[in-house]
Amino acid sequence: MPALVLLGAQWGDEGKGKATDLLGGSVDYVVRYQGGNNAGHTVVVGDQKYALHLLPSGILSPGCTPVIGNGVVVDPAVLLSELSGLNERGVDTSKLLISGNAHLITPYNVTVDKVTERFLGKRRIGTTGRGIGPTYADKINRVGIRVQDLYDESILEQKVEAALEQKNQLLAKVFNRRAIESGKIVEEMLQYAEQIKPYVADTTLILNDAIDEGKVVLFEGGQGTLLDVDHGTYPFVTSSNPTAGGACTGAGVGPTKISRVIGILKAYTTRVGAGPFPTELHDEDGEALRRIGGERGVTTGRDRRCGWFDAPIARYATRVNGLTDFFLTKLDVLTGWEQIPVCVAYEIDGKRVEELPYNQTDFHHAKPIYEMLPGWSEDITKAKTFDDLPKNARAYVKALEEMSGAPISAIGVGPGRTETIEIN
Ligand code: 2SA
Ligand code: GDP
Ligand code: MG
Repeated sequence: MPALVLLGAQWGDEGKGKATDLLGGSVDYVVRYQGGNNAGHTVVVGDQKYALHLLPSGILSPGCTPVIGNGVVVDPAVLLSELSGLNERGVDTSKLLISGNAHLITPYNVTVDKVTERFLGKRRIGTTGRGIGPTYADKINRVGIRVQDLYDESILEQKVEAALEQKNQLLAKVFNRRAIESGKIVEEMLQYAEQIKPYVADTTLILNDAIDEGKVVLFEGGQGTLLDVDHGTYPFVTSSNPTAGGACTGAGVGPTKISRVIGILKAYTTRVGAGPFPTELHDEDGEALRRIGGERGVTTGRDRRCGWFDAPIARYATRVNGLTDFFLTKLDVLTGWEQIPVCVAYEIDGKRVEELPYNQTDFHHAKPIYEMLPGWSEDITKAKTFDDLPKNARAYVKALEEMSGAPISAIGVGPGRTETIEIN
């Protein structure tokens, strides 16, 4: 199993951090391939809780080399503060590798993100405000600043000036804001250069060599399939590719090298930010899922929207990612419901539709068609094997597996490292 991808099958926050950490002990490299410090991955080790935003979750596993791939956008101030936060807690971060081709989130990208959201008003995306979208926009517009630019002052100056030319016009004319001075930006970015330098490497070469040598490389997705800029609920998406193909472009590894793609699937559904969500609950069940599941944004502290499990979404994730298996998470949160509704298809403008519609308007109109599955009341957090689960919990897992199109190979029954059932 030399290379595998682990990604979110829904709208993020499925429990990818815990799953990566769980595999961390048997993995040589953990690689972030997209996104930036918009991600919030929670890992609970014993009585210690870690919230990682930019760093790969594998940083908590001593034998593992954490890698920030070329597809990631890096806020240097956040990077350094996350590293020092971990160092203060005794975590060794010295093995970290950062691609010189990764793009940097600059202060003006953060400004543009916040100003644009304010400007959009009711049509806002509900971004995390971390500058993610504007940084990827600069990358695609070919006015981005890369990690390697920190080590050539004159290039850095030219690039920042070029990037600011358009932005200052936009800020002044459209948003009535003062121009950003390029000199100040360059000065700030250069402050970080020396501290980041020891980590900068040709990560594509290192990762391909590692795979060829039979080392185990895990690509860890941020956000989730339905937040993918190509395959998600556009425009209510993030500006990168969390789907499996993103691992190839975001790390420089060919698809033939990847042999397993694990989808992390929550036993119900959540979403942060705006956009369609057919099974969303606005009643006490939604409130209960939020309370019991602790559904609050790890980065922004926003309440997550909550709803029942949506099988067409899971099938879609299987399809667009080529999933080999699922980790089903947070099954314990569903304990106590007499009956659990599961969305098996949608009704769209009076017609039954089995699969996620590609048309945005249709998805906005989709009403869930529910099947009721019997619940369970026994505490399942101590379950160690599938057979330890109550009959109805087993039946719930089996029903989800059948509807989702790929086998479930692990089940989360609590946030801790050990609160997991592995199925062989
Ligand atoms: P952005 O900031 O440009 O990526 O926002 C665009 C959309 O992507 C959503 N998004 C997320 N959704 C779930 N979890 C994320 N990470 C944090 C967490 C979120 C938080 O783990 O809880 O703390 O709020 C994440 N990151 C981006 C975002 O809500 C927008 O809908
Ligand atoms: P990520 O973004 O996919 O890494 O997920 P987050 O860390 O944002 O959110 C998942 C939350 O669920 C975190 O608070 C985890 O500690 C928690 N969690 C993960 N797996 C389980 C599980 O099986 N049961 C319970 N109760 N909590 C879990
Ligand atoms: Mg998260």
